[in-house]
Amino acid sequence: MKFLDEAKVYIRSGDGGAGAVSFRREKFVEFGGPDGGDGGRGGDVWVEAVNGLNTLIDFRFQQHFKAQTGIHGMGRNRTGANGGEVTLKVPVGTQIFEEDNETLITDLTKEGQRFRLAKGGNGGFGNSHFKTATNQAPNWANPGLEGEEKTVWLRLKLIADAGLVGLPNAGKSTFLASVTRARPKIANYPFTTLHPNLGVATIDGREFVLADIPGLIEGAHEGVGIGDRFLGHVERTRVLLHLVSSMEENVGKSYKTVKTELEAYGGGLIDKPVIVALSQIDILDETELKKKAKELEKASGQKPFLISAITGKGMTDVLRALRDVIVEASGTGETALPDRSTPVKEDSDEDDDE
Ligand SMILES: Nc1nc2c(ncn2[C@@H]2O[C@H](COP(=O)(O)OP(=O)(O)OP(=O)(O)O)[C@@H](O)[C@H]2O)c(=O)[nH]1
Ligand SMILES: [Mg+2]
Repeated sequence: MKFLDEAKVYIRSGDGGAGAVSFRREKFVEFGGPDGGDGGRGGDVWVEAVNGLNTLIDFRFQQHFKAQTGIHGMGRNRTGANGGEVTLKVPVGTQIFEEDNETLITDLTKEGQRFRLAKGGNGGFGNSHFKTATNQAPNWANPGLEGEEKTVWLRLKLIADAGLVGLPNAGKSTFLASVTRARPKIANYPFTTLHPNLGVATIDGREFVLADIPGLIEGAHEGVGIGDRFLGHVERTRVLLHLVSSMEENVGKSYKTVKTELEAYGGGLIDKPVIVALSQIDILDETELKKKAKELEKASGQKPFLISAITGKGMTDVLRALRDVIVEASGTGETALPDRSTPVKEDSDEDDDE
């Protein structure tokens, strides 16, 4: 699947149909008179969040969306039909911005949420509308109003409960693969992951959505590496899991590098609860493990979880910790799950707590 999280599209709502100028003229009918109908309304342009999409890739192939013009009014007081509308179908989590790519128009966070981006022009009045006592035969009608046209940006910010952050090779994708059914690419070179991946983790019969994003390196906020452009996808999570690899010489420094990038990004990331874990601990012996765990604790100010996605050590504990923060942060214990089409496990009876 190709991933695209930003797209620029041109939209135009339909013009209104023109009103008609028409007079009733019939043999043997004494009283005729104006009977031009009104034009139909132009079609609207809507945007709607739908399930089953997690990329804006469709908008790379189609960037113009035009609704139909209203049908003109006709004689015998017939009103024209309204123009057909068009609906842009986008993934849940898509935000729509004005052409400046800064002014937010709407944020579609729930499945089925709709928003009208451009209103179709009203149809013009036909001449029967203008008859008065003093002018019983108006020979004019209104043209329809023009539709609106504009360029908007679509920006997707995935909706997940927890986000994985860390340097390249920290084992983020391996973590995701070991606790969910997601199968991201894993390899021992930096920037294996080029776009975000989502998966559903289950712990003690509860599910939550976990997002894996490309690794961050020093200067990511200035565009170094893949940069921080995917951090938007963890902006809406309730908790971050910061993985620091046991393979790092200096785990304290590695931790701080990523923390600095999170700070530089802004977007409220630094205010999110963060759980810190030392990953890939299976490669360390007892003494090294103690030493690195201490270093990381000193740098982060919290006791890191010690985990190995390969052996499974510590994984349950860290999942529980994530779940606890998610449940607490949401109050209701509701997760991002209802909006995702993912395989449902057998314990689905307690999932409908929307
Ligand atoms: N021994 C051991 N190796 C691990 C563990 N987790 C991941 N690895 C290895 O570490 C390397 C990097 O793992 P990835 O999961 O691709 O790392 P990443 O953080 O997703 O890396 P990027 O996508 O490049 O940012 C791979 O070769 C993995 O097999 C672990 O728990 N133990
Ligand atoms: Mg990866």
